Amino acid sequence: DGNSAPAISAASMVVVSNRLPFILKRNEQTGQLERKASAGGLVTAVAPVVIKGKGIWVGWPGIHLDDPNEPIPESDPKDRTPTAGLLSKQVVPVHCDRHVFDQYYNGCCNGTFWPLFHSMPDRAEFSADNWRAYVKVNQEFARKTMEALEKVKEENPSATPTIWIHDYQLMICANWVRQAAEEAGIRCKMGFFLHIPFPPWDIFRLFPWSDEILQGMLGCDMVGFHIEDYCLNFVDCCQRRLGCRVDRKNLLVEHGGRSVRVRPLPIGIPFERFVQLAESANRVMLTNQQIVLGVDRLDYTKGLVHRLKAFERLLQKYPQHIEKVTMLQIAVPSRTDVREYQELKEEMDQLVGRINGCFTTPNWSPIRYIYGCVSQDELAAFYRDAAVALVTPLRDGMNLVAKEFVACQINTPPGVLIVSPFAGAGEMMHEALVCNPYEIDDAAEVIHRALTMPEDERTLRMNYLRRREKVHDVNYWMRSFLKAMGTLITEDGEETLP
Ligand code: ADQ
Repeated sequence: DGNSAPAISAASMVVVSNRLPFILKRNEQTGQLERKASAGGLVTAVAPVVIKGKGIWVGWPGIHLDDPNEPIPESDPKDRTPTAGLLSKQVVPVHCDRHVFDQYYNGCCNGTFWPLFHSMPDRAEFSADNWRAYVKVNQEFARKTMEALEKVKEENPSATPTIWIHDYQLMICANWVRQAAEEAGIRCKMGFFLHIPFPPWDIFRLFPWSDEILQGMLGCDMVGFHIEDYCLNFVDCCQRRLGCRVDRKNLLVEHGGRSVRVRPLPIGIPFERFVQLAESANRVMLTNQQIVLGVDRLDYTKGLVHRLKAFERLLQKYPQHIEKVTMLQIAVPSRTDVREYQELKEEMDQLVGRINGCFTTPNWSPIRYIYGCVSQDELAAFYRDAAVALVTPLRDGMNLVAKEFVACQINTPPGVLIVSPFAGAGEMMHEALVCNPYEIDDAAEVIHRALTMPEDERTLRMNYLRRREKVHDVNYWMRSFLKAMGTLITEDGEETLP
């Protein structure tokens, strides 16, 4: 975010993620490809390191091109986003057959791994065809990563490049890269980070090709997860499925004559950027209302149906909140090609209608439901002016909304955060109120407690929450990753040892 955080650099880093840090769109008038920026915290933190260290980003450009050799455009001179300085030669796009990509992405990634890794196996479909597509696309990513590795090596022959592979879309890519790099005689360090939970052994083994996933991930030198529980699940799976020797205390897995480090690396947010947004954003126009806020991708893991029911229960049990409290739920359209997501949208529409139908008075409706994207400014204003944030997923790797909310809580007195114990964020944000989203009655009680919490208690809790997130921001996370890899270069150019 370019603020007070000290500069971090790593020479010759190759970042590999399903998507590039921007997407390509074709301008209808000129027929030219153009870059469209992404606003996520990950891009904000990682892009500057790639740019500065003359690294490369490998990923899908968000468009299927007829000619895969069509050049990537340079950024627009007016571009002020974090990827503006990323030259086109620092981008290696991955292209795949449209149908295979669909089987890989909608089928295997979002139809199988997403529900399975969130411990919802009933929602997972197991298809050999989709798995084959996953293997194929991961191989293509590996091939392109190797291309990138050769390029960074050419640019800076003395550096030992770091390869950083992201998330569940690319779990089996690393092994092929390792083999190819060894054959080419290129020394490099490889790390993987999983942004979603890693499930317990008993769930993981439901996937028919689960051993191949473990072997793929163990192609890296270091494997990172948000929290220790996920690390332990992974170590457990390596031991029980592959028979690896493991060290639970030091989180090490022995595989193929190598020792793979497993590390909890909880992600953070660009804290200062959210503070600045909150400072400059306009007021939210819901006068005299206490706002109970929810912000999520419309996804069945986020517990949206349970949350609406908890709010309904609150109004039934504590009618004093009628006309005083409004629930504002922002649901970002997501994976709209997948049937499960279309069904969830239907269910939400009906539930919002039913609850509003029951409680609406001439001057007030209990739920404001926005199905769509909001700007970063609006989002910051909602976070700032909410009395309560409900972050109640049924399961979630971390959950950045909880962190963004506390960053934006600059009003006095502040609001209250409610988190689910089944989100990584629930594990770390100790001063939040905890609520089990499955227990609707209790959830209603917790919301009531938050709405009526004394000012000094709110202030105390929020101060601690904010302090932690300010220090452990996304740059801290980036540093922790590089430290765990042993490739952090400090401002004076020294490489630090792990
Ligand atoms: P997600 O499942 O996408 O991420 P989350 O961590 O909550 O979930 O991040 C959502 C992001 O989208 C937030 O940064 C939020 O600001 C943004 N957003 C939400 N609603 C928006 C809206 N209406 N308009 C604009 N922006 C909006 C996955 C894992 C998480 C993990 C992250 C990062 O599932 O558990 O925390 O990766 O590792």
